[in-house]
Amino acid sequence: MVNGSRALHAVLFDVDGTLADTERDGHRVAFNAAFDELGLDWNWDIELYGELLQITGGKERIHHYIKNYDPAELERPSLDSWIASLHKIKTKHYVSLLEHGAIPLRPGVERLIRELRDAKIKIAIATTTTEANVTALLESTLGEDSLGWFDVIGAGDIVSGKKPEPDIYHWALQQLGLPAHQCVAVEDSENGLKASLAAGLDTLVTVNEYTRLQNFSGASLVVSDLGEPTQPFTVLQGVALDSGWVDAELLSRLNG
Ligand code: XBP
Ligand code: MG
Repeated sequence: MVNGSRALHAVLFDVDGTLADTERDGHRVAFNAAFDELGLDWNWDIELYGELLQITGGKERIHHYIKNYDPAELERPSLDSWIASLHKIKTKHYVSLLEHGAIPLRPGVERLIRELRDAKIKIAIATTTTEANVTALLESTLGEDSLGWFDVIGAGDIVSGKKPEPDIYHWALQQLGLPAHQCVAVEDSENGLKASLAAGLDTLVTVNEYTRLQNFSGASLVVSDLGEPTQPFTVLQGVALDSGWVDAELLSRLNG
């Protein structure tokens, strides 16, 4: 039961690493497929990709890689538009992976989203990834009509400053028409947490293999995953009282 006196009006979800473990077996694989398609001899293995994740945004990540691992490529004419076209090919591969059902949602995600909708708490997306990727993930996991469940979807280049800049959260809050103190963010990474905190949002962190050793100071609560009644989460930082899974009531408690 959500206490009516509590002020939780919306939950803003990050996507990659939060809703699903998309990075290692989704984005990374799609980047490599795009490199192959263009005849590049680049290969982003699991460990290297973990380092590259410090740079948010696929195009920005490719640019960072070129600068640090293959600087001769910096001389390519029209580098930025070449990167943009390489990234489009990557998005095509990523969407196709998801359409083939490659990546499931993480534990507790679908349950929480459905519960928030039932409780009339708004839900929004605030992500660095490309909008087509969000559509593909939601439709492949929650069904064709699930995009409409979200009051706001903020993605990719809609803002210029990517996480850890707070821009996407500012944008989503403005679209929601709500102040930060009435909302909670759900993130998986230090860069994401920095972005949500800088926008004034209380934030729950749900870690994954790539992020679990990162610094989450300032988070309201850090858990192993969102948990299910049959598969409770582990608390890694903060206090969850006697909760074993993230629900509207727990998020309301974190809010404020
Ligand atoms: C994660 C990102 C993205 C993805 C790749 O975003 O930083 O860049 O790794 O997607 P978030 P694109 O955690 O905010 O969801 O290639 O489309 O950028
Ligand atoms: Mg993330």
